[in-house]
Amino acid sequence: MSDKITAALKVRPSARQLRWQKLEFYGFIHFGMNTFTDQEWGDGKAPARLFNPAALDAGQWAQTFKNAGMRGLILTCKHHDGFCLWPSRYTEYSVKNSPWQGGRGDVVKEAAEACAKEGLAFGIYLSPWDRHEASYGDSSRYNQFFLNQLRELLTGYGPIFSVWLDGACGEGPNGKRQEYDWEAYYALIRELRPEAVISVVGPDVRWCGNEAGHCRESEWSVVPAALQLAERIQEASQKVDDGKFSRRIKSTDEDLGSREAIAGAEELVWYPAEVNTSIRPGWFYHASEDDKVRPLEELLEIYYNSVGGNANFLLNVPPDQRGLIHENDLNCLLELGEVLRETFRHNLAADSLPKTCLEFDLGEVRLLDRVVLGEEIELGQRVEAFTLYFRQSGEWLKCYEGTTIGYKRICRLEPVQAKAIRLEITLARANPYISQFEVYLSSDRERCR
Ligand code: FUL
Repeated sequence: MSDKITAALKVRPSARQLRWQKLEFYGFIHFGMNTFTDQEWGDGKAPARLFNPAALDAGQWAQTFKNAGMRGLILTCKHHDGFCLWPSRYTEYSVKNSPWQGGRGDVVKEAAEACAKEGLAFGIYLSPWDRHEASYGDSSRYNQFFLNQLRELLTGYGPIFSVWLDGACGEGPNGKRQEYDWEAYYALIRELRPEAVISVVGPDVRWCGNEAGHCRESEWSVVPAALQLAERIQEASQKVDDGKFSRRIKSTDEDLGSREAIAGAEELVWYPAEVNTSIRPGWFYHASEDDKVRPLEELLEIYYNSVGGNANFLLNVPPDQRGLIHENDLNCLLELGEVLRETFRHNLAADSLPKTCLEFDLGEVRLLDRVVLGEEIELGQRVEAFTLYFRQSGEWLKCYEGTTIGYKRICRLEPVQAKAIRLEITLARANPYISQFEVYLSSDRERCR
């Protein structure tokens, strides 16, 4: 075995990464000043009085997410325009100067409480890029401002599962560029919320590399350590042609973790993927996109390829100017939840007899089209290729070929009538530990037609 493979086998998830991985599917709420100005990137000049949702109900967001099968919610507490959804002590540009609830409202509080009530994990998005704040561009002053805001969010709203940071770094109101002090941000997050993963521009959760919902065929959680800096470096160096840009490992590359991909890496880390995309074309709500909500089959496709392909799925659902998830999105999410619940309700292999550790006798012939596999990732990620076979009575027939498994692989097969299923690991970095083997018949085929 090569040294690199031996090294890869030693890379394991942290406790916070393990907890995060088990959330599988959770939602993003993009809501703020942009919702009222019909913009995607506000310039920080829209007056606070424009923020005035008539019927904001974070309970509706949380219930909808829960019904859709999600296990958490991340809220854009502050987007690039700098408008804060909580009454921050450090700026006047927030809900406290809006007419909503007479300036006494706090969207972050309402969202955090609604999540707690529904049993959802709560996470925060706080944009480092701030187009309103005057100190932006005066690096140390703004970094302190950002830390102050982080502290407010990390101490005032209960447990936080994810601090989602993006690397956008544009010009501030004074035309100057800001040098973010990422290490100081991370240190504060670790100090105040050691349970939280730091996502995207952060060491714990890797951006999948696109915002379209595209997933990799083989998603590895063990990848070159350089990727932990990818979102920072890309942003910083796209502007400078230092000759290194083209040689850099990018989060967009199709293969990040195969033997070939890690061969040249100096260091390897556990850095699992999160797939983020929006249910509509934009991240924020625009009435003009009411008829552009992604259809159920598209969401299912992304779900299967992300959650079913060793990545977590972060689906954005932007509330409208009322402060509610629009009926079109809501109906689609309810249907998604129903399909997922129905599909994964009855594990046909629950009472099966494991013949060997990788062969399951279902006891009787069953119609099935989903096989869910999982590795014991506390021991790392090991499987590189596998094949599934089924048997009715006579010979074994091949029904699926796959590559990585990781935390979870949902294999979608053409429906087969099978009495037994066999999993053959054809390539692995060491003895595989398969911790999950479930069999289902999906409920979505009729609906998506
Ligand atoms: C990006 C932002 O620029 C978009 O507006 C959106 O918030 C997306 C999730 O992250 O960096």
